[in-house]
Amino acid sequence: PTATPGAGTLRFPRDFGWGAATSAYQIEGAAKEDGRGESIWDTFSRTPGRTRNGDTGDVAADHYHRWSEDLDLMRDLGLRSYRFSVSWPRIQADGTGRPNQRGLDFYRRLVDGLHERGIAPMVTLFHWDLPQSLQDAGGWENRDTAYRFADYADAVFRGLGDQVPVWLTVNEPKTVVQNGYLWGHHAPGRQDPDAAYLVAHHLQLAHGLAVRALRATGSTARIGPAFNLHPCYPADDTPAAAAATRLYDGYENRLYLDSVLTGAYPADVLADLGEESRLVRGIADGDLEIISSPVDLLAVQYYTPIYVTADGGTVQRWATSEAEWQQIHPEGMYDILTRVTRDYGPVPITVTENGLPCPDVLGADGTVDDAGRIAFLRDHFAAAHRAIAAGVPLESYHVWSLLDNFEWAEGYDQRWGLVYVDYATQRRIPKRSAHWYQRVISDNGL
Ligand code: GBH
Repeated sequence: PTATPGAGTLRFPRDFGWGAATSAYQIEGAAKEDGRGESIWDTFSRTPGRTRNGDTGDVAADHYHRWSEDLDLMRDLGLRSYRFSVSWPRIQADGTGRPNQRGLDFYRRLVDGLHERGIAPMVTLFHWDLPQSLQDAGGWENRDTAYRFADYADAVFRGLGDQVPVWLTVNEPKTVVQNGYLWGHHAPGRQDPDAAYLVAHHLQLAHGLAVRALRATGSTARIGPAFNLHPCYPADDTPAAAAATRLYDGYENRLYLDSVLTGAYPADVLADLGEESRLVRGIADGDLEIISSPVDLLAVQYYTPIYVTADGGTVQRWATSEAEWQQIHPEGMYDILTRVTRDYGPVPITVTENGLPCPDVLGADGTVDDAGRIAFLRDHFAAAHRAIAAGVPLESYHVWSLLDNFEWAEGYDQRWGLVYVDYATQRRIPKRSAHWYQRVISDNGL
């Protein structure tokens, strides 16, 4: 694609896939309906002290019942692409065995409804809601979970297959590794570094096995991984900071990118983990061939840069959002997109998440004025536009998120949506940013 400059405007390539994203546990609710089993996020969020205000996804934005109204909202926005995830425990309550037809039917209705409205579905197979039964059997520490995932993926491919043009395998393996197993802020709430990197390997293996499962069905759909990438910059210009940044980048980015796109884990990270680490001991012959099975596209999620000090710590450089981990730095979007293309070649890229939480309030006049989100998106869209002009094959961009939703450990306090959700009534109110985005889409630019 080529970006053509217009008079005072940033015009995007023709057919650019303007979109928005969500995930199953964060919006669906209906936790006990139609044969859905329990996931590790049900367990985690129902455990006292794990989420803000004890919030759970039991009801969330009630999308499971309001999907048709939500599809109309997407049509009114003018979305060309909608990224959502399938809940594994709706398809296999215990993580194995025959697929649950009622679960498949829900997603079939969703996919059909998108096509009826001229919106392309993009489907993530796993956005963190692992069936609890599989966790009881060891979860992602157990190599077998990767094979269970491939079976589940096969059931979803066969159930929805011909209507889905783009599949994404595992959402943000790094977040499972870091938040689930290093820091314990996410399910399953562990703090075990040695386990964490074995989990990374099994998530990568699961990705590769799912790619192979799709090919085995004969499908012509496209598939790829979804990585949250962090541009890492040295905090000062000392050689020690440069070296520390290099290793930090290995853990944040190359561990995932290199294994899928080059067929090897980064040597510096493996050396740092050591021969006795569970990751190094857990790599079986042939695993890297599976993990690096050719993909059709790479999904990039960008929220924040990281500034690394000489001793391997981090410092804040830019103003943060409502989320204290997020520094606002639009240039990071340009840097990460151009870097991926430079280092890994011209693999097509989709941005599958980028967004900002705002302290949104419903005004007395019934509107939500989220000017900060508009400025944030405008600056990040402009950075993406420059990346396209620099040769990055970026084909679509999904704002996180379509709706306010269950923000994991932050519960419902953080609002990330283009559309406000009044949880007491479940009424949807497009924010000012939604009206602004509608205009960007119809103009195909800024
Ligand atoms: C994405 O993760 C997720 O894919 C999406 O589900 C989520 O709603 C969205 O971003 C917004 O957060 O408090 O130090 O434990 C982005 C990566 C990983 C960033 C978890 C925040 C918590 C940091 N996120 N992390 S900490």
